[in-house]
Amino acid sequence: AAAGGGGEEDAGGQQPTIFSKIIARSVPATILYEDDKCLVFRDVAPQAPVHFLVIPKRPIPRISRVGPGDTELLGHLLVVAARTAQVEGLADGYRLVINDGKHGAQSVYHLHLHVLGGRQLGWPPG
Ligand code: DGP
Repeated sequence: AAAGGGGEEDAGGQQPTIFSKIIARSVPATILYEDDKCLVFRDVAPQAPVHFLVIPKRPIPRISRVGPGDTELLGHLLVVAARTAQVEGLADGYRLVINDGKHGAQSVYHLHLHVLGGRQLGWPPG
């Protein structure tokens, strides 16, 4: 199993991950925004002064598993990410990251967008 995730990339993502528990409020998190389709909360191990995650409430395991029926939801996640970045004061810019699978260093198999900002980020990433 992936560290911290409890999910397995080949199992179809049916096992609940820690993020399902955050959605259910059985694990605490600092929540920045919520609506019927998504939840936004601060990353527990921030890699920048501002680092939050945008997740769908529906537990899609990873970006490589999305289909045409997910188009509207994925667009919504991006709009919410941008709006929350603005609220968080990231006027000088920020980075959106989606890690997928082993080579992408994904650890939690519940789709999430990372939003990182508040300092000058380097490129390319590691
Ligand atoms: P990824 O490698 O893209 O799967 O990143 C997963 C992120 O999730 C990682 O940056 C740390 C974060 N994370 C893991 N467990 C928890 C948790 O219990 N609470 C919060 N707030 N973040 C978590």
